[in-house]
Formats: sequence, structure tokens, C-alpha cells
Amino acid sequence: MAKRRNRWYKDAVIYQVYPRSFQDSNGDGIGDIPGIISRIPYIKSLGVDAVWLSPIYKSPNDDNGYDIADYTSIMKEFGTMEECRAMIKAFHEAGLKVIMDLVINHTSNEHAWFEAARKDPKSPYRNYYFFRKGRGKKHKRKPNNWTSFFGGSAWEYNPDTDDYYLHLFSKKQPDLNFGNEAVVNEVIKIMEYWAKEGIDGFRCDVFNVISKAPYLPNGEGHFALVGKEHYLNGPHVHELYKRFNQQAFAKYDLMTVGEAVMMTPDVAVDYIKEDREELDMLFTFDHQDADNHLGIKYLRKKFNFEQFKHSFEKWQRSMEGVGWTSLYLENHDQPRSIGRFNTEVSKEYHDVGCTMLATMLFFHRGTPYIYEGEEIGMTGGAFKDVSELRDREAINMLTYAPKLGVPKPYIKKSLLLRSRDNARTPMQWDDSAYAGFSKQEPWLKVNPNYSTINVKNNEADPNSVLNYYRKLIKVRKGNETVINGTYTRLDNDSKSLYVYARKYEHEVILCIANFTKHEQPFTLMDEYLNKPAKLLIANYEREVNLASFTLKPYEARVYTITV
Ligand code: TEU
Ligand code: CA
Repeated sequence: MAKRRNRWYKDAVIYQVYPRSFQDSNGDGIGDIPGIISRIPYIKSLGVDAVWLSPIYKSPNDDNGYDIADYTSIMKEFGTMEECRAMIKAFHEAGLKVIMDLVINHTSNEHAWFEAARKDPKSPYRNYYFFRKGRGKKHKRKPNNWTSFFGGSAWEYNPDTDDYYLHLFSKKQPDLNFGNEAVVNEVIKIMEYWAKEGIDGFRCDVFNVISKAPYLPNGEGHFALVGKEHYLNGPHVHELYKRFNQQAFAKYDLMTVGEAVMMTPDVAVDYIKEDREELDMLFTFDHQDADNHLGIKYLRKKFNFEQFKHSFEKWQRSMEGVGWTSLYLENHDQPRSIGRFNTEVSKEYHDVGCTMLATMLFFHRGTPYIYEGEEIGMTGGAFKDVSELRDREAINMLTYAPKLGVPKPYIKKSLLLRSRDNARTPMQWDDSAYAGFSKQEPWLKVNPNYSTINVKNNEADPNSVLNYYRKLIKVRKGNETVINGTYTRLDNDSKSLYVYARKYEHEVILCIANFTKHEQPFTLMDEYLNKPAKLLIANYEREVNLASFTLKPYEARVYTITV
């Protein structure tokens, strides 16, 4: 069995690029591969080790590339395969690894497999998907009661063969049937294809929903994600990832991070324990749910700080000695973090809010991910009306949420505050028209605050959020305690502070973060009193007496203590 030895990602920081919104090179208002290539020096300047690119494959863009029509060609708006090769080469020449998005739970309905399957019940591709007759005498009822992540039934009628097909996401994203050996072999071929193109890893989209219970039984309940107990960590999921690992991930030395839907630590262990040979790490969501009900981001609640801290504590402790993990606050599906998690978008507290969150995140155990624009403190909240939104999920929610009893004004407000488009607005490079992202009106509105929040301004200011990130990345690099240390939370359930310690051999890293805009007293734990301590990084430049001092608004300070 091929075994991987080089776990480079444990000392790495990864930068996520959302290609559609990163840099447009040809003035069509859509980011593209030449645009990405032109920004490699910028990405390199951050000090990160790798990039993760959201999907760049051929796609009709019902879900911005997460609906793939051909896994081995490039979306025409983004460029060509030749340009893609040039990009991979350019990243490698800059010393950056390339992680591609692997979206295999579903294809686009415009994929050749689906087009063949849809038309002809005898097609060899028929069983690549889940086609089922309707229930009832007249076959008019959906095959089961499952609902889609994007709202409504998970079944869509197919007039060509008078039956239905399953789609856990949009109706343009039919689910692949991993019970079919041919599908398994096809996706392994896709992995091999990209491995041979020289990429260094995969971010596995909704990796834990790909194996469905045989016969697709009805689900319980009726609110959200009806049917989930029949596909979350489904019957053959481990077998599948073991095969992917042997035949692709380990064989080609690919790093993997699985996007884990509704994951718990006891289940996670079976995927990421190193001797299981499945995945390297997971993206989990608990901390994202500290400001919503039932894990549904549009059901708003006041930020619960204790829940937030507890989710870090829970994952840090349960993965210790077990397997690796990832650290993130933002990605293309989550609202921007500044303005969330008790921070605020205001002249006074924007920068310290951003740098506090980054500092708090970075000293946990795991690989930190930065989402494009996070490093300059880009904000959400640009949209004034839901008509400005482009995201499939948001558009569907407008229709489906009211049907579930969520009042329309409420869902509209939620979408303005939290829809995924909030994180997908074009990257703010400078204060020229369209933020230097494009010469033309972009596919999605630029946040008007680009005239102040942009890379150019951040570059010019040594104390900017951007320059703080650079410092933070450097400080973390090669630090054995950050990589290997144990984790202990030390804030006594404080309503204002998050304090944790990481310990490795005789070194402790102590991270102290003030999650409020008020000054807060801090007293050092007895066990560290009078031990040699050294400041590692802080987002206020000042000296304090570590034994007892007052934290400034959103201040974060990290010390190394010898014990
Ligand atoms: O996301 C899966 C997922 O769980 C989210 O769609 C989640 O339901 C949503 O963000 C809640 O608001 C992945 C991708 O990251 C996402 O962009 C895709 O739309 C989705 O899979 C389908 O491929
Ligand atoms: Ca373009």
C-alpha cells in the first residue's frame, strides 16, 4: 500500500482563491486564470505555502463552478487548459503548492454522462445517477421525502423518461451514484488526471454525503435536510475514501481536506486518524453555528461566545493524538468574519477586530486557511436589496424559506446579512474603478468600501491588517509548539476573553484574546507566574506586565513561556 510520509501541511498556511472574484484580466467582469497568474507575487508575499482554488472546471455556473460539466477541461470564462498548466507551473515556480476542489458528489446536469442518462433508460450512464419512478398509483409523488441543501425537494422530474432524479443541491447538480463501480472508477480517473497535471492536493467538497443508503428510504422530520440520516457518513463512505486514498491520494502524494457536513468528533476520527489512510484533515462547522439556530445560517441568533469557544475546545481536544485538523473562519460559503463573532465594522474597531480574530485562530493546532480578502479585512454587507444577489442558494431560499414558515421579510434580511455572496464580492485591490478587479462592471457588485479597504492601502501602512497577517504567518512558521502542542482552555468561561495554552515539552504558548470593544482585566494563571515569558506577537504595540494588565479593545497577545 502506498504510504505518504511528507506531511508538509502541518506547518503550512493555505490561501483560498475564489477564481470568479479574484482578478479579471480581460475586462469581462469575471475573474480568470491569467488574472490569478498576475497575482501570484501578491499571494507569495503573504508567506503562505499553498493555494486552494475553488472549482475552475467547465461549468454552466448554476452554483459558480460547483456544478461541473467536464472534469478535465476549464471553464471558458476562466481560460484554457494551457493557461491552467501555466498557472500550476507558475505557482510551483513561486514555491506554492496547488490544491484543487474535488466536487464528486454531483455533476452538472450538463455533464455528458447526465445528458446521456437523462434521455435513455438503457444508457450505460443511467446508473451513474439516481433515477427513480414516482410513488403512488400514478407515479406522481416524489420517490422519497428528501429535501435539498438549497431548499425544496431533492428530486426533479425528468420528462424524457417520466421519472425523477436525485439532487442534494440544485436541480442542476444531479447526485452521482457511488454504489455503481463504474462511477468510482471514473472519479479515480479524474483524480489521477489532475495528479498527473502536477497538483498537490484536493479539497473534497461535501465529502461525507457521497454514499447513500440503499433503496433511499424516507427521512425523518420535515424541516431542513430531510433524509440526512440516510447519506451523512453513509454505508460505504469509508470504503470509498480508503480506495481513493490508495489509488490516488497516497499514490500521488496529495494532501486532502474534506468539507465535513454536520460532523462530530467521534465520527471524524474514522476519517482522519493517520493509520486509517483516508483523509488528512476536515473542515468542520461548529464554530460557524455560534450565531445561528439548528446549524442553519439564515436562522439568526445572537452570537454565543461560549458556544464558539466550546466548539474550538471540543475539536482541539478530541483531535489531539488522533489526527490533523484545519482552522478557518472564512470561505466562499460563510459571511465575512469581521462584523461577526462580536467584532464590528467601524473605523475604530475594524482593524483590531480582524487582527484579533486572526491571532486567536492561528495558534490552535491545525492548518490555517485564509480566504481571499480576509487578509485585508474585507467586509460583507454591500447588498441593499436581494435582487443584487447572484448565489443559487440565496435565490432558492427566497422561494423555499417562506414555504417552511420563515416569513419573507425575515429571510430577506438574513440573506442580505449572511448570504454567500457577502464573501464573494470582487477582491479589493485598489481604489480605482471596480476596485482594480476589472475594467468592466463585475458579475457581482463590488463592496463600496473598496475605496478605503483595499490591498494598496494595506501595503502602504506598516500597521495594516495585511502586514499583520504577514507577521503572523511568519511567527507561526516552524513553531514546534504550534504544530505539536497540547491544548488547554484557560478563560474560566469568561464572557469577554478567550484564553488558551498550547504546551510542548518545556514550552507553553499562551494566547489571550479580548472579544469585546471594552478594556478587560487579565491576570496570569498561577502556574505561569514568574516563569520566563517572551512576547510572540500582539495586535497592539506596547509593553505590559503579563502578571496582571488591562487588555485594550479587541486586543490579542501571544506569549511563549518556558516551564
Ligand atoms: O458546500 C456544501 C455546504 O454544506 C454548503 O452549501 C452549505 O449548505 C451552505 O453554504 C449553507 O449556507 C459545498 C461548497 O462549498 C458550496 O459552495 C457548494 O455550493 C456546495 O458544496 C455544493 O457543491
Ligand atoms: Ca475575465
